[in-house]
Amino acid sequence: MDKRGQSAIEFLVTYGWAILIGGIAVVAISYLGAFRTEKFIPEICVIEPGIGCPGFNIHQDSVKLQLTNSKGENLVVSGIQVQGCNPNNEMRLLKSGETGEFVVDGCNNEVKERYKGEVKMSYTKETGLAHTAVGEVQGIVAEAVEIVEAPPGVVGGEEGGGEEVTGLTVASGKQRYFVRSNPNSPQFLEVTIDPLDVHVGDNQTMSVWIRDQEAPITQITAAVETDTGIRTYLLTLIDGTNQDGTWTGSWIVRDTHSREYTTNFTAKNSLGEISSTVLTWSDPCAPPTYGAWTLDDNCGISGVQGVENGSTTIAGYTMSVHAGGIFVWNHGQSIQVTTGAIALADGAQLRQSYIWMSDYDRDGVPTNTTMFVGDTAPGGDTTYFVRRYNITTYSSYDVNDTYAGYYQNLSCYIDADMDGYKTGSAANTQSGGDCPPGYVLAPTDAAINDCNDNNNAVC
Ligand SMILES: [Ca+2]
Ligand SMILES: [Ca+2]
Ligand SMILES: [Ca+2]
Ligand SMILES: [Ca+2]
Repeated sequence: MDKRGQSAIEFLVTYGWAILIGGIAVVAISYLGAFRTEKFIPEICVIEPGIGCPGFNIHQDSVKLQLTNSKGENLVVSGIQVQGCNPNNEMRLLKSGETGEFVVDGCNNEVKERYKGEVKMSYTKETGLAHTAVGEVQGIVAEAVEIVEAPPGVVGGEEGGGEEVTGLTVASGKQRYFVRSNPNSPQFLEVTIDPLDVHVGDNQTMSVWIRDQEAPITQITAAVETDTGIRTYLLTLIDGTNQDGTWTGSWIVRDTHSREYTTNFTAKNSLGEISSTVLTWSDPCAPPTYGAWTLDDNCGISGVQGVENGSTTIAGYTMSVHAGGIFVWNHGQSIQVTTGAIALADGAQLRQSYIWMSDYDRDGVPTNTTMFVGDTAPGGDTTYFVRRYNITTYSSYDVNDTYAGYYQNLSCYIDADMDGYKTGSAANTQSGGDCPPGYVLAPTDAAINDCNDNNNAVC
């Protein structure tokens, strides 16, 4: 026996009793409840190397995690699962170095007790490879957080609320877009336009981060289309390599395109393969009110927009979600990116939830064209709000939202006795599909008045 082994045995013989007695004391103290106080439960939140968890709250009904991306590249997070709670399938961008808050609800934790559970985080790296990180969270459960519901009509903020739709607007300053596409050749990863809102004489810079696993990139162009024509600019490699690098171009703006424009970035490699990403502020995306949607043109989203009761396919074109924009797709449905791309701006979101609109009289024509996002109706108000799949059109609104019989104004003539002969000239009249009783849309003769509009047997 070597000297070290002998010393270990001597140590155990000499101090073994002391260790054993100490152990019994610890068991006794914990049995008496001395360790059943909050401060003796270590707070733990670990995910995996490169994903930090600097803060968290465990509530009776929900768990909130702060997750930091230290992977050195942007990640698209597609889901967070915490054991015993409902999964959060919101898809969002977690930029390199950024800390984001992720909340899961539907938990049933016991207040003031210890909670320990598994955390799963699904994300996609810039290569397009999907990954699931598995970690753990432990702490003492606090009481449920009270969710303050916003009053109907003044909806905003977090849970139970929603964001108001706006038109397709151009944000100001530097705008960065994270591009999510299937790894094709060449593959766009990021596009930056600085500034986005330009005036004549301004210097504008556009840069793209692009990768190609197969062949070196030989040319990248940015074609800026405005109502005064198309200008094409050549970008040059300024960082990295021609298979993984950043290309940029700067120019003085000759015509202003601060309101509506489209920029088509095209990359070509030495094999002649071409791919492009198109950012547009000209054409709002217009999925149907309900049902599956396949992207059919390059388009942009500035407010709340999305797909109700159907799947989403991004093929052939680019859907740009601008700063403040939220693209919504339903729980249980999917987004498939086949040959197209999603360009997601800083401050834009892809959210798995539902779209709500106000329709008080339930005639399928909304009170206004505002769309809201939320797992429940805005402010919990189901008197006014319905899921958008109940709406027949979201681009026009109800002229009378208290009566289901009327939803539009038609140019009607008075015809009190309903004999087809009119009185006076046509005027805008609240109507359904046709002019209401006592009115006529197309009179027998628009040139003459009824000689007696109280008697349908005369004239
Ligand atoms: Ca209505
Ligand atoms: Ca109506
Ligand atoms: Ca008449
Ligand atoms: Ca008459």
